[in-house]
Amino acid sequence: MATTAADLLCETLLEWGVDTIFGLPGDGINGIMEALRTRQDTLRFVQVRHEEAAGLAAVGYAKLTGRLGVCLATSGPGGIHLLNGLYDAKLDHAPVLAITGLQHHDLLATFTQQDVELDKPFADACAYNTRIMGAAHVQSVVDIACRTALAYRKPAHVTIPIDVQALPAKKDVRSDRNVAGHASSRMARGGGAADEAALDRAAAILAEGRKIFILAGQGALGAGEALVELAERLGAPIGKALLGKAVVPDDCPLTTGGVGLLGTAPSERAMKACDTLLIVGSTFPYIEYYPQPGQARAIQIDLDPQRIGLRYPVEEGLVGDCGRVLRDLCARVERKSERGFLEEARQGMREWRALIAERGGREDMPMKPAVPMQSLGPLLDDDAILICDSGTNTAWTARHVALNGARQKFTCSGTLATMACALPYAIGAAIAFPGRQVVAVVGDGGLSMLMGDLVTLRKYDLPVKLIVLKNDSLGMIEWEQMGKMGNPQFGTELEPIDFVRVAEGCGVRGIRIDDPGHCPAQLADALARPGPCLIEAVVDPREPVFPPSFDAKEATNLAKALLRGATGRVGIARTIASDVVREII
Ligand SMILES: Cc1ncc(C[n+]2csc(CCOP(=O)(O)OP(=O)(O)O)c2C)c(N)n1
Ligand SMILES: [Mg+2]
Repeated sequence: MATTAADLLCETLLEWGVDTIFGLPGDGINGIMEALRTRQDTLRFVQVRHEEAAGLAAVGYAKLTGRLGVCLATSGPGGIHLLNGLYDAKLDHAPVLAITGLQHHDLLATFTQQDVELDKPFADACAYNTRIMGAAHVQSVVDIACRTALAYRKPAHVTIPIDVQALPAKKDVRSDRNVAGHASSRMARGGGAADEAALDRAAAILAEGRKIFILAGQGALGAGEALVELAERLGAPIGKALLGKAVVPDDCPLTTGGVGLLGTAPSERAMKACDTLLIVGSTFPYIEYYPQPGQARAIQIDLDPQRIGLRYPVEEGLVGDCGRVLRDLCARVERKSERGFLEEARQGMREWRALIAERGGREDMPMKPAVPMQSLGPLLDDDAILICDSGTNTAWTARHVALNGARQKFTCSGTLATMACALPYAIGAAIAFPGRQVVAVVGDGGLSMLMGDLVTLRKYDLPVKLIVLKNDSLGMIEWEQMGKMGNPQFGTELEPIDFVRVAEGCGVRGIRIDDPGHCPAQLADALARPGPCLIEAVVDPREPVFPPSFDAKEATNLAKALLRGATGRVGIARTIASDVVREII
């Protein structure tokens, strides 16, 4: 039975089906901690070592389950640390609730200790954001916070003064208009069907298309079957935005794999050549990879009407659930006999896969980052969860780890692209899906940002396998400085860390892989063992990441950077697969 405002908060969360909260205690939330202590059997508190990890763990949990991810931090600095995770949730549409503490209600804004009115900094990140003013205020605002986060797939925030948390509910004087029991913890959803007339018009556009390309994003997750059926009928290749990597398996004969900088050449070519573009649950942000405006007729399916027409001038918008809308479209289109565009894409994919296999099978020392990534795909369980961080490691994961199982899941920080998300996401994933294989790929820069949470894997015995691509550099930035700007790299070298010893210091098994010849067997062994494991893969820092088709502009920029004194110039020139660079320098 609830007795304090904090008890009421926890009871309301339980009514919303929340069973896990990621956080770190502090004197600003001791009232809430006490309410959690007395509910450990129903509401699990997962302690992390940095509130940013709590925020990101809640985001990973929410992205992978579709359920509400909840994080908790103390007043002042604790709350501020959560913010990066909340922006990640905002930009990638994840339902997350943040709960923070405030100073005593009658000392706020008096320059008291840790006096940060957290609803102010959270205002921009959150779709719902408020202070709890008393015990009688708890249920109605927590209901709205949970409902907002789930309905709009955005972060919400409630902050509650320390003294209010411990306030006996009975002592709070309810205002006379606040009728007890007037709010309810109900969540209702719409049917997700698009407008019939719009469906007819979209089907007519598709009927006229001769070279249809489908761009699928995270909104299409779970709608893979309907997507494949429609693509098959239309003879349309499916390109996947990064967050949509698991929409259809990578070995699906209809897919051209990823799109954009981290994608494949066949996707890039199909996007540039299509006469009709069908966007399914994606607002993939790199506009330059879309067809030129005016080149293609476009149709977009999205749950959110605000997103229609955001990246490409669409002729028809279908607002609804992607699976439902795709099925309704299928019922309206005939199978096309014209298969040339698809066949061209499939031929392109045969060549691309051969190129990727060749890169992943290289035996050079230092080991190419593609090698451990290429070895990883076949070692993943049918229902494995794959996560990656932000950096060149994202590109190696996106391109080289084949997700061929229909039940596999993938996520990363797509639109915020924050470093350091992989380990906390993996914590969220392992908590949400006990017994499932969770593998996270991270760069050495990203891991060092939130490395303290390695010990969280040990504390909760989470069998996460964390692969660190150690190149002693902020690799992505190095290549941007050289390839995009034509400048020598600066400020990107990292002082090496012995991650195996760090892992061991945290009670986590650590192994090192540096020989491509031993890589597949070592990786298989590491993945097969129970419990958490950090795998330090020592990789070639000179391996460049370039767009799918390495054009003369990047090559010339890179050559300029080398001529202007980039360090490691001989190694770089030797590793890149471009004659242009070798010719210029
Ligand atoms: C929090 C944060 N800081 C900075 C960046 C900019 N950034 C993007 S990738 C990258 C380098 C990442 O280095 P590392 O984790 O070692 O991965 P690598 O690129 O070497 O694979 C940086 C600094 C970012 N995305 N997020
Ligand atoms: Mg690195």
